[in-house]
Amino acid sequence: MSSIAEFSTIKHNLLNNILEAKTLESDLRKNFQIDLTIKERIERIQNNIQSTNFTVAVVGVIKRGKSTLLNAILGDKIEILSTNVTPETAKLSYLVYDDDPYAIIHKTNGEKERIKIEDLGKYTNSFPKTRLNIRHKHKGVKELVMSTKYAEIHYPNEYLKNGVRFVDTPGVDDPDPDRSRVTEEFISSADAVIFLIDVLEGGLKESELIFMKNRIINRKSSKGVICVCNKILALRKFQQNELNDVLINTKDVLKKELNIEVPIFPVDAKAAYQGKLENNESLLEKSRFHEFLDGLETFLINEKGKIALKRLLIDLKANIIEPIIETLSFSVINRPNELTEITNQLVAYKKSINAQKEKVDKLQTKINNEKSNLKSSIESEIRTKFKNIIINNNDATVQLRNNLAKVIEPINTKFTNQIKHIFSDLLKDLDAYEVRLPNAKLMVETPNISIDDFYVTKQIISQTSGASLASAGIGAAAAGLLFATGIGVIIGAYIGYKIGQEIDNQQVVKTTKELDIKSVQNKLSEMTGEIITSYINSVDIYFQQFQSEINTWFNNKEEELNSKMQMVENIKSQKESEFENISKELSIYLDKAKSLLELTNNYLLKLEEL
Ligand SMILES: Nc1nc2c(ncn2[C@@H]2O[C@H](COP(=O)(O)OP(=O)(O)OP(=O)(O)O)[C@@H](O)[C@H]2O)c(=O)[nH]1
Ligand SMILES: [Mg+2]
Repeated sequence: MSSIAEFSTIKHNLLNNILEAKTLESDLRKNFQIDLTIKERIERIQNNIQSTNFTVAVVGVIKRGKSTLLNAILGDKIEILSTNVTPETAKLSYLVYDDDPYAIIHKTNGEKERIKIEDLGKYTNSFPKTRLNIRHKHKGVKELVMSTKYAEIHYPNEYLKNGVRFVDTPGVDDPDPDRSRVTEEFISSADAVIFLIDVLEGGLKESELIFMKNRIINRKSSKGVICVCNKILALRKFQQNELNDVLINTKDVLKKELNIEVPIFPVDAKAAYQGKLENNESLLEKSRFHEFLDGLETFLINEKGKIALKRLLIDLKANIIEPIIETLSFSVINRPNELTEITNQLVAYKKSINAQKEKVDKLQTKINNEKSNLKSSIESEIRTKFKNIIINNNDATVQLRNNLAKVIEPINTKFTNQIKHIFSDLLKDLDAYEVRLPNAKLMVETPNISIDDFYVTKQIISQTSGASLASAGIGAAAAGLLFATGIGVIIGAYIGYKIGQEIDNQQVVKTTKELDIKSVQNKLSEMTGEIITSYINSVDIYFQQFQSEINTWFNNKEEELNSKMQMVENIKSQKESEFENISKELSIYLDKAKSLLELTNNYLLKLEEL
């Protein structure tokens, strides 16, 4: 395979690469909203690759064999370009690839006309200027040639297919300024100019040197000029050793006059054409055409194609594929911010639930401590207070109740305030103002007390002897129960004595009612226990209310947070699975992009090896 063909294959593959990158870019943009803003760039690279062609213009003075050289390159049975002695090439031909041969005539008035290849001569060859001119089947038709600017020949040929476009120009000594202008336009845009000289003419002529200097070198520098010394096989045997002189001389002149180094290939275009047609390898070899073609290809690839394609490959790699890989690698691994935010939100919810739980737990412990402190303080207070209650013999139930109330009420007030204080203090610990303070009033159940049961009936039988004294004793004792002061006892004793005297005189059975103080005291201490229990129960109930308020509050709070959390959790898992799916899909694209990168690197290597 020729190097141009290899080059063309790389170009073709690169184009496929670009198309894949294009699909990838568009998929990412449309399906995943990933816009790398590389769409235009891809298209530009694609266009640049598509237009990476080589334009090779063949120039030289009249009859140097320009058309013959191109026919040899095309290697077709039909001479696409007319090479007869007369007529000469009058109009420029631009050769491009197509599966089917045809030509487009670009006219001087701007119009275009599609014609058959066979008719090409009518438009591009010279026409007889006088009637004396011999009729020739390839002659141009005056009107057609006059109106032709140049011909664009579409032709199936490997070179053309691989992106090399050839330009056959009329002889440079063309006197027509319009034609010269067209030729010069093509020359200045060409990647390579093949300048034909004729060995039979003794190599580079003065006129050719001037043309080369003025029309080629001054316009596009020496880069891209290849000199071909044609018709080497037309040299007679005895002239054979002149070839080398011609070549050396031409090189010297160019160096001396134009200060340029130009490669010179000696060929015989006619023999090359014939050799190809007849499959005559030895003739082909003698024509040295392949050396020239290799030189041309190497030049085109090394000086033009490689540079252009390498630039595009690097552009594709650095500005298209690598950014895609970078973006995709990031997107495949990194969860979207949204998801991270949701996860953080969940952590915050959990934290706040735990913090509240901790607060509430602390509060409950504090409540329990306060509760048991309060209970023991209540108990000791009640016990002290009740111990100090003095029961009198003449106490009635109502009075005792009043006494008890007098003791209980301040205790009640004291502990209610204490509880209020404790709770408002607890609430300060808790920022939860939604917790309502239960109506702080102790509900102590006062036991139903009846002292009446403790009155005992006693029958005192007075006898004649000693009854008055005994009665005095009893009276005194009874008075002692009824009155606290000593005078009461004396009065009691007196009354008792009087009664005793009565009994002394007559036998009297007297019935008295006495308060059984010991039993009352027992009852009282039993009641103290009951009252303490009642207080404690009341404190329990009260605290229980408060605690349950706190629990309800906390449970509500927790439930509220939990349901919010659940919602977020749902969103999270939905987003998570979305992310997983997208990530999976994107990693397929990532693999594609990676293999594109690998291919592109391979093409770069292959390009270097060309
Ligand atoms: N012996 C020999 N004759 C050649 C060679 N190349 C071209 N000729 C002959 O030279 C004549 C002119 O060839 P063309 O190919 O028409 O030359 P051209 O440069 O295209 O001529 P214009 O387009 O008229 O300027 C033809 O008769 C060719 O057969 C060659 O390598 N060896
Ligand atoms: Mg010609």
